[in-house]
Amino acid sequence: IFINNEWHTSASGRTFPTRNPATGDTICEVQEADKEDVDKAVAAAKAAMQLDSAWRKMEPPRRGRLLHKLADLVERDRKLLATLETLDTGKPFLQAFFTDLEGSIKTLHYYGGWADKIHGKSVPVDETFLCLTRHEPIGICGAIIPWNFPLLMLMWKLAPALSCGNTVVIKPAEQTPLTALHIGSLIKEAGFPPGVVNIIPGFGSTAGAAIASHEGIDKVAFTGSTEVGQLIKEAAAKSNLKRVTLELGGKNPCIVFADLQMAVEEIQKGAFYNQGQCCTAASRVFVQDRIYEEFVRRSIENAKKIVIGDPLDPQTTHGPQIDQQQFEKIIGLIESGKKEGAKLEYGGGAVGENSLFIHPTIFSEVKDSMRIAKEEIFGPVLCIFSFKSKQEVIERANNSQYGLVSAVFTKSMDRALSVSGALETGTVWINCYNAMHVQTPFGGYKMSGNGRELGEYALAEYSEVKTVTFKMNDSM
Ligand code: TXE
Repeated sequence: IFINNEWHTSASGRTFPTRNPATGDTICEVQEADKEDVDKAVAAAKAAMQLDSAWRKMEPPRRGRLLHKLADLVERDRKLLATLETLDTGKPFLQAFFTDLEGSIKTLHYYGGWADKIHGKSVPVDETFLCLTRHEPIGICGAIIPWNFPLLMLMWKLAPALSCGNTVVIKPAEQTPLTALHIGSLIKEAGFPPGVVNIIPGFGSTAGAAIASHEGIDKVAFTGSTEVGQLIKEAAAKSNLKRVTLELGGKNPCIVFADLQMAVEEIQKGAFYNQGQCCTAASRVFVQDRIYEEFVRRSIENAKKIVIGDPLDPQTTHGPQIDQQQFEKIIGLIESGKKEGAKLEYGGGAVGENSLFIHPTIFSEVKDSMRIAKEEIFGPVLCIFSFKSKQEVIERANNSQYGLVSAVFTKSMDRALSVSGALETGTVWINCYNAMHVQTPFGGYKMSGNGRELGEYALAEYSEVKTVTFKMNDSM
């Protein structure tokens, strides 16, 4: 447990194992934080936030330099961090190295650059007043992180929070605490004052719930399931009305009008990347009826290129699911698809026995009423639907409680513009998939979440706006 730039054992004396999902082996035991440890972390974060503290007095360019320094240390330890991420999550090493680590480093540099560019306005009112706005840190920010992109999701919260001058208390997911803990060492090495960043590994219903309901925490940022997102908002409302940003589930529609091969390849990356454990997973693929059969045939061909194996082997492109609970949820949904009459075209079950590996799976002839069409599977399952008209597909695409991302494949600029305008999602990709950039905001409509991460927009989620009004007594 990393509090005040020091390592602590848990107040309860309890530890928990973290496992390698590719082998089932325990990697190590980790200190298990609970409410008492959260209280300690909040006290440290509060002391670091006092008006006369080193952090509060630090000039903004220096805050930016600390973030750039942290980025350089992550770059220095890139192989180590990518290896830890692979051991703890089972994701293929090259994906950890090139996506998670690259994204983490870029996020730190991007928000390092913002630190001295966060400023308010002078607002004209009438001539007897001068009004200024100041963008100030919110205070102590809690961050609750999922297991699918443990380091990257941490950086999406840590970097803008620090850029705006807040202090943070971070809880990594219980399945994947290791990279977050290494970041603790780097925070100290980079030279952040004690208490600015505190990292408390532990479980959701204990340490996570203690963050959500803590009276001393001013904001909580969460990425995870929609159910837990609702609990967090409820806990925030019932405690101190802390600010809440939520990045939750998705059931993301892709609409294919044209450009078959490119659509097949992009959508498949979207569906199977990270073993399908992405909130952005391409999970509802609507293909126009005149190209539908060819799309299904090419999808099966393309899926054969996926290499299942040891995540540390650079040839591997597909690893295990994160844990037994997720494995069973996915297998249950695949079985429901078979029972409800979807046509299994490829895969359809576990790889071998007693493992957490699942074959990339393709269903065609999926109907909107089936469970696999409605529920977030969070596994390597591609569901293909057919449609006739633009109007029909827009209605079906929007017929979901979720609204995270969507994609459109078309050669017509007019169609791209009209369909992207009609889709109820926070991101629309045209002729591409998973095209994420640190400069652009990311977040959901409807039950996919509240607020936006990344880009300039995220700065607003980590600052309060204060209006300062001066009375002018010396008017002409
Ligand atoms: O998520 P949880 P789980 C979705 C996906 C997946 C499902 C369940 O569909 O199959 O959620 O996964 C912490 N108070 N996503 O059970 O429980 C928990 O410790 C405070 C989508 O792993 O939401 C962890 O740190 N915190 C997703 C984090 O919440 C609590 C990523 C996420 O865990 C808590 C992950 C509580 N009461 C799952 N209970 C995405 N949007 O990318 C748990 N946590």
